[in-house]
Amino acid sequence: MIDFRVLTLFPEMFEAALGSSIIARGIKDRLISLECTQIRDFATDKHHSVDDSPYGGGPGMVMKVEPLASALDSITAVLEQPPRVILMSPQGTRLTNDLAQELALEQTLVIVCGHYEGVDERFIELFVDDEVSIGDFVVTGGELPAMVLVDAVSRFVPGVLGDLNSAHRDTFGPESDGLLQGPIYTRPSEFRGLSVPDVLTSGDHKAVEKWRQDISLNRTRERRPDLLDNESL
Ligand code: 4GM
Repeated sequence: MIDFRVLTLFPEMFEAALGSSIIARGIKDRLISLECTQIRDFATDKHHSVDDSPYGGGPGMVMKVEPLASALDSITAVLEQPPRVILMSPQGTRLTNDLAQELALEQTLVIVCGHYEGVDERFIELFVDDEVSIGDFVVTGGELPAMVLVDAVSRFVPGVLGDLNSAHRDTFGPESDGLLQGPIYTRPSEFRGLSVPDVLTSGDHKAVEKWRQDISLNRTRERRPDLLDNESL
């Protein structure tokens, strides 16, 4: 069981995306819970402002620290243990399967979705344990990156994927060896002149395994040589 608490200005985005899919199943099965908190509900001025212009000038707006801090307090106040607090940010450390697997061990993950140019640094200094980025690009809000994080972490919560599926992945799967997956096929064996590679229909399991390994290694060399630098391959 993992408990995601999302701080956001757009809670509707989560309802839409997580109402269906494997994650929805996990929520129904009580393996995952996800609750959104509307940051704007914690703005105290008459216009319910959540952003303001940056000190020192410059373009865009900055998310104010007080509504974020109050919204977070409202969550932590009722928890028994302090949660791990994550800010989705282009300045964060890159999300990997290893990090997702580590985060899946937490009881409660608070995920903060920024907007505009980002959030007041004092919020980060005071409350954020990890800034996490899903890739080297910027999107208009932290919500889509947060949903990616929720999905990637949930896959490592026992029972969320089929048991067989997850056990398999951890022991033999292409994710466990750090290589890219090779091509996969299903019926029909021929489509518009393209046939499934003979080895896959040969029934020779050893040969299939070797073929998959060779392709994975070649594909990784061509597309993601960076993955081979760290590995002992
Ligand atoms: C700046 C600071 C995350 C912008 C905090 C968030 C991309 C990612 C935002 C923020 C984001 C990412 C919102 N864009 N690469 N935009 O994970 O939350």
